[in-house]
Amino acid sequence: IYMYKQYQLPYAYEALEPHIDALTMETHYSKHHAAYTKNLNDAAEKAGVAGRDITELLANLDSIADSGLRKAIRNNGGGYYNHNLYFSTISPDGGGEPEGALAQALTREFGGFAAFKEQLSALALGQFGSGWAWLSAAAGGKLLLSASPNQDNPIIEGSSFVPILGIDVWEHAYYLKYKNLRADYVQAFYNVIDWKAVAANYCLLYTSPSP
Ligand code: MN3
Repeated sequence: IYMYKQYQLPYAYEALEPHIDALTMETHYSKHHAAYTKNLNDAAEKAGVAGRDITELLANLDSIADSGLRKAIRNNGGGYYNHNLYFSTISPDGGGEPEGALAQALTREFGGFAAFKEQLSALALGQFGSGWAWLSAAAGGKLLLSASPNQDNPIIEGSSFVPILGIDVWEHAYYLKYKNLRADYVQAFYNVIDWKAVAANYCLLYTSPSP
């Protein structure tokens, strides 16, 4: 039985049409994300770290002695974690803008929702090749925008920030529908962002004590 479990989708593959097409969702979830999950579980078992919390494990990859297993856990553990976040922060009822503490923080740190969206989109478009653009939060409620290559994220990069929303800009996330037009996918992605889920992620960090 696997220690690390793939997030269970509460919506159908076709539910995010027309913004994200059904075949992309099915392939992304049941092939790519499933493979990251299986490969993480296999590598963690071999490395003897299968009982560890995924966030703690990704923050301490140096603790894995074998370089091949360390690399496998970085890539597949990142892929597992990043896609659990991705699929849990999009919804057929998504779109619009956040409310409450998260909305206030976006205004405080970036000058408002429109400015935040512009900066995050620029990071998503500027990421050369495969990777992610992130909105992350730290204990106490501070926010950070960043981008990472491959399946890296701010936790793997040693940041004190934890991602609360990620735009997957690997071609597997958009190529079937958008082909080379990453900008069109990024624009459409805002129509499916579940801001209630992102705000819930934010509140967990906002209310945790500063280190
Ligand atoms: Mn992906």
